[in-house]
Amino acid sequence: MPIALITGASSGFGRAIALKFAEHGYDLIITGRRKERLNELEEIIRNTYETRVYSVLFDVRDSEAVATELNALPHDWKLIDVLVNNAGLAQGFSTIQEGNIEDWDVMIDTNVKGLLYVSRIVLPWLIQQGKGHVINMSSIAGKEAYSKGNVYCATKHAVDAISKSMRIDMLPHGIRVTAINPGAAETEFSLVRFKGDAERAAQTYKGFKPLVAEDIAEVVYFAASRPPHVVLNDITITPIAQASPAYFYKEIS
Ligand code: NDP
Ligand code: 8X3
Repeated sequence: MPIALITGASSGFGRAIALKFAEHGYDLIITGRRKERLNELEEIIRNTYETRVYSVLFDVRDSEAVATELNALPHDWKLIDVLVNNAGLAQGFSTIQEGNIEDWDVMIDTNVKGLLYVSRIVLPWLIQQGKGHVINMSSIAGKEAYSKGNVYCATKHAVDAISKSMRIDMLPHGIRVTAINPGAAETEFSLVRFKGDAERAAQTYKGFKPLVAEDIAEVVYFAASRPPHVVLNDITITPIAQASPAYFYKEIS
């Protein structure tokens, strides 16, 4: 069975991607910080699909924990075919002059450094196998900036650049690199961004039909299931009501 390692599988895109890959016969390494969420997903997958699941708990911002936990995987679990670097978040929504420095640190440490820490451990394993696929979760915010998105947009622009560089670095090793750039998708993303304010989070998706996690999971699996000589480099997905990070057609009643 092929193996997929999915970071941030305790919620949203990561959870849906894990379920999609399980449906297609992948064994799964699922990671996140919330143990109960991973346990629950593990149980659903075990009860629904004939696939093996391995949960690994770590904070992607902690480079030592990332290295220790991933290096502790049993040898046969290190034969990873697909790495989905999905863990990430936005925290806060304000102008730079009013920005919260702790929020900036969390976003930069998670979205940029965390993705690098995981990749630093897993890429040598893929290189040793001479095959593999890395799928980095960027964002439409990695293509264009929007008002009060400054640091989140910067982190996703960094993911965009890292994906391009990674593709070049992996060229001699036959390893595919894909960047996925979703627009507005209703997950726990806005709840996290607005620090638990459910009403404010819900406003984000008012007046149009947002993407759902399964829409992204479908695309991630599609990219992973192309013939080995084909690489989908960069995929931007928005709801039909969204043309850019800030340009929406909303029908507010
Ligand atoms: P969710 O909040 O639903 O899921 C985020 C996931 O990331 C959770 O599983 C969370 O796990 C994990 N995560 C966050 N911080 C850390 C950390 N420090 N260490 C380990 N895991 C962490 O949001 P989405 O599913 O929407 O987001 C997934 C990715 O997609 C993110 O990179 C986000 O930036 C990106 N994205 C989201 C869009 C959207 O509109 N929803 C659009 C474009 C991109 P836990 O809390 O258990 O650690
Ligand atoms: C999440 C999408 O447009 O809210 O990356 O930044 S957006």
